[in-house]
Amino acid sequence: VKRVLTYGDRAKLCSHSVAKFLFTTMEDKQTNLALSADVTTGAELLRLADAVGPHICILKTHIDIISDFKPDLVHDLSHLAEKHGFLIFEDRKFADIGNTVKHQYSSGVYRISDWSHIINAHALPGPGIVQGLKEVGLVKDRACLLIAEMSSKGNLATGDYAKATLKMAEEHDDFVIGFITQSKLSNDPNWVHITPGVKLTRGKDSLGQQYLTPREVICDKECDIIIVGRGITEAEDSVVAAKAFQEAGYNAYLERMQK
Ligand code: 6AU
Repeated sequence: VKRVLTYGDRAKLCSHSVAKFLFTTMEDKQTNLALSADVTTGAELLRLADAVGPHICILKTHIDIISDFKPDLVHDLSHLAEKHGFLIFEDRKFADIGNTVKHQYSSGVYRISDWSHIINAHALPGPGIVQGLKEVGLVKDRACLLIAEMSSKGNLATGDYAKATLKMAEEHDDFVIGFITQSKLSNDPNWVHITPGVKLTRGKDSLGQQYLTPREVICDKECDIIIVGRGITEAEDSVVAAKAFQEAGYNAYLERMQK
């Protein structure tokens, strides 16, 4: 019988320190939930991070939608990440040539590489984008996710795009730890498969976003982590909602273990 590896087993297998920390955290905190904290003020971001922190393995930011950004914010956020034991993932979706993304990652207003453990990038420009990001991130022990499949209706990442993205990741497995994807791309247990577009019931928004349930993502599509934004941020009580997603996601994982 083929035994499915636990998050803890995979923590021991993988070589990248960020992936190791991530799988260890998932096992210890019993959560495969990433919060997409898409709020627009620093105070709201810190409030959410502190309240929901105990229930998540990753906190995902869009730092450029914060209207009152000051460098103090990422300093305070880093403290909360340590306090609650989660990783910070700046969802910057780099998509340019290597030389440009190097600057976007290390400098500018946000200095993303100084505080974000994980970033993501589109594979579209070719391997130069990963090389550029890696020149900045590798020495800081940072990790990258490649966007293989998108959740939005009519997106152009179809056909062999995901396969080509996997190949690009394999050539840079010292920096790339996995994928933003809608389904599992590889059986190699080193890769982390992370899936956005998740709510407790299937559906869509008015701008093409499409939602699957935690069970569909973790159990049926065999991905590892659910990313939830508005399902939590727009709930009446974000902590109650986060707990519900944590439970739904983790139960789906336990069910997959029984398969
Ligand atoms: O749960 P939502 O729909 O409120 O938020 C989903 C979050 C947003 C998107 O920018 C992001 O997930 N996202 C991504 C990522 C994480 O790269 C890729 C994708 O295909 N779809 C998607 O929604 O912050």
